[in-house]
Amino acid sequence: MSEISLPVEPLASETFIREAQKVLRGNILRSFTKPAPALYPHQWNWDAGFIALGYAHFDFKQACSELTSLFRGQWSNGMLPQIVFSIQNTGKYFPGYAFWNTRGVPGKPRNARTSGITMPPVHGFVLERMLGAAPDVKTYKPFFRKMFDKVALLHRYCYQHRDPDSEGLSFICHPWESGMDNLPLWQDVFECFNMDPADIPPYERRDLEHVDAEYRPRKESYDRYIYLVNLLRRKRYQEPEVWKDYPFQVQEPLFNTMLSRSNEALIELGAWLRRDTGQIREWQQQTIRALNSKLWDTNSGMYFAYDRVHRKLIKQHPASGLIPLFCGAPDHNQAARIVAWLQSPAFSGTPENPAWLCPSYSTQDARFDERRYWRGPVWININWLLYHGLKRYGYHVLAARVKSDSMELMHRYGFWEYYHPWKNVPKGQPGGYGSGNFSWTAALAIDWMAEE
Ligand code: 9WN
Repeated sequence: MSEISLPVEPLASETFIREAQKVLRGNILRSFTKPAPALYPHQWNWDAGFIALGYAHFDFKQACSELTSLFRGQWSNGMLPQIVFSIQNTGKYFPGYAFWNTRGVPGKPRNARTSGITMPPVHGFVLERMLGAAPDVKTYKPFFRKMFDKVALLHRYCYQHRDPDSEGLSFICHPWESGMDNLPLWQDVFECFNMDPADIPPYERRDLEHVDAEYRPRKESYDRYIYLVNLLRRKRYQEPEVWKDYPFQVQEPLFNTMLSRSNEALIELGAWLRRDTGQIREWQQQTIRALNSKLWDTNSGMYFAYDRVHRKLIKQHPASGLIPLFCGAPDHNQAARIVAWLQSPAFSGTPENPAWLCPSYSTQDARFDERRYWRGPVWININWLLYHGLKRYGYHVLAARVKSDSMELMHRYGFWEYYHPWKNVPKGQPGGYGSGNFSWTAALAIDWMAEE
């Protein structure tokens, strides 16, 4: 039988992958990759996880280096900092190491400059996915063993220090810990406590040197961010004392989904590494149960965040309320209701005004803002999580749309931090926002392309 000669992989996708790799390489700073060339000149926690997923397909050593470098910042109680600062870029980002004032804090590693809060624990499932892409599993087994212990320690921190009522839900203490800093959600919490202006130390933002103020958080939000950091640093980040009278403690669906999906991954990895995972299994059961009993709202058909200080569900509709699909928490009826949200005008727009999947916040809400970060624009990491969540429940067509919308955005505009959510971008407005050459956008594009 004569062979039919099929066209080789279209050059366009090869070029696209090369461009994405170039973005990552361009952002390397010694052992790790910055999230963005100028706006974020240090190492960030969940960014490092997504970035490692990209490298895993073409430079496995660098993928390992991302995680090794990040975990150098891990505190002795397991807390994995939101930022590990690079001495080289001192003064280029606010708030920097000096402002966090973590130097000499008991438990912080002496040889790492870190912030004093954490971020969504993505590292367990990142490791699991890296294992699937490892060129030589045997060579890298010691790496996985070492990382397993560090990630397990991080999870212990989440359950021991951030779950005081042993509910199975870890709370976040700052919008920066959510990774979705500017969601309108946090305003509902902010409004519940008084802030003495004298408790906001003077500060100077650096982000606005790189990005239009229209696309970044407003001053009122920054004042709150800084106020909260000030409360933490005053008490030298010492837990549990620091939580006494601390006003921002939110149990949030995306954070706990990352924890749960990473538990699941650790259980798998633990079997391979012959580690005891009994405790992790217990945590996992508790978290799945609590996501459904406490954060699921039957009337709305969505997961909400819970403000544990002011004892209320925050009934707003960010895309993070759809993310528990990723850890398998919803049953099939719940999943169908989440999918209905995704297909509703809130996230899909209307025939006259269609949206790219998936806006970060309901387009139907008065607080929706198509250009301001986390208040409407599309983020590639959120889409990647949604894609895998939809696939998990068999919604393959919708998953494929989330992926193709993401690809289309990257092809049209490049590797931006976030994108305009409307397909018909109003005249004169750009399609990509925040920082260009954004690392996790490029990394997740590579991961997606590797599936084909
Ligand atoms: C504060 C680095 C980080 C991301 C966050 C994103 C943004 C920082 C900022 O950038 O937050 O952590 O200065 O705005 O919201 O998700 O990890 O890319």
